[in-house]
Amino acid sequence: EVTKGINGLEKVILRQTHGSSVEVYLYGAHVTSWKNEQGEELIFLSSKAIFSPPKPIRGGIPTVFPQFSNLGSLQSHGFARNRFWTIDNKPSPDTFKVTNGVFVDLLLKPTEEDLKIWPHRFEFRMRVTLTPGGDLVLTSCIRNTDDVGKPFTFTFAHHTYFSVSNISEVEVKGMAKLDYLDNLQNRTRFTETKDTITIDSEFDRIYLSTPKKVAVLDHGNKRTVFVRKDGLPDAVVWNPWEKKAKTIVDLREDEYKYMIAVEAAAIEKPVTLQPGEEWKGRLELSTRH
Ligand code: TA6
Repeated sequence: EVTKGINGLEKVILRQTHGSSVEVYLYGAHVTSWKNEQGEELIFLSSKAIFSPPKPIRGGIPTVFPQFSNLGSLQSHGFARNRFWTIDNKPSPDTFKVTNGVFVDLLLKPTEEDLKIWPHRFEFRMRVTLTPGGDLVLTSCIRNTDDVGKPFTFTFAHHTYFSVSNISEVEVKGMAKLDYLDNLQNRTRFTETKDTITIDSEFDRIYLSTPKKVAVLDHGNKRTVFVRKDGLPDAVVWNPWEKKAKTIVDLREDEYKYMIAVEAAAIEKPVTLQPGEEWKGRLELSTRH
């Protein structure tokens, strides 16, 4: 179902009969809502989010491509999150496996303007699926369609903002003993000493080569979201905390308490695609397993 969202921007709503739903804006291929069977919202969206291109939407699941953060010459987190994607009604049958659930296929191709800032032709297809059990699955396929024989290299993240009862009630599991780059210390490399992550100050780390499954536990509302990822070895964990939150104009001052970003990413080892090659990535979010 395609409908008009905030500021008339188009969004697609996926629903399952038992009550779960997903909303995704064509602007940025940006998921802004994921509700479970009980109708609980699992995704954080800022109350001050600005739905006004070219501003990226604060919260939800921005797709970071072709550059994570400021690791290159492009704007922070690249441009996929502030471009208008189209609905791909005829995806090639071998792009994605047969999907169990309701889904929409979105497509991004660079415009001539985009080619001036990043001179690489690509097709980025993303399938957003809501499974019969209410899980949210994002499958991505990026193809180098350059015909002059040039490879390109990118970094990538699904910058998922989860909604939490209170950040003080949250634990992230799956990072024990892993190396991470601390964004608050010039990306210096450290090794995690704790079994579970809890957050009580600004936190911004890239955990490297994590297990395929990590878990975000929210003891406040007795809920766990399982994050399962393929082709996305790294995981970013971010909370701006009080001081940094004040500098983010599209985040209400106290809202850092109600969010945590746990991002499935490919950052440490950027992906290189030769002409004609494609890369696939998958993120599955579930409150059940
Ligand atoms: O993924 C973490 C991070 O890169 C942080 O450093 C933080 O600034 C955040 O993303 C948000 O970035 P944005 O460009 O959306 O303000």
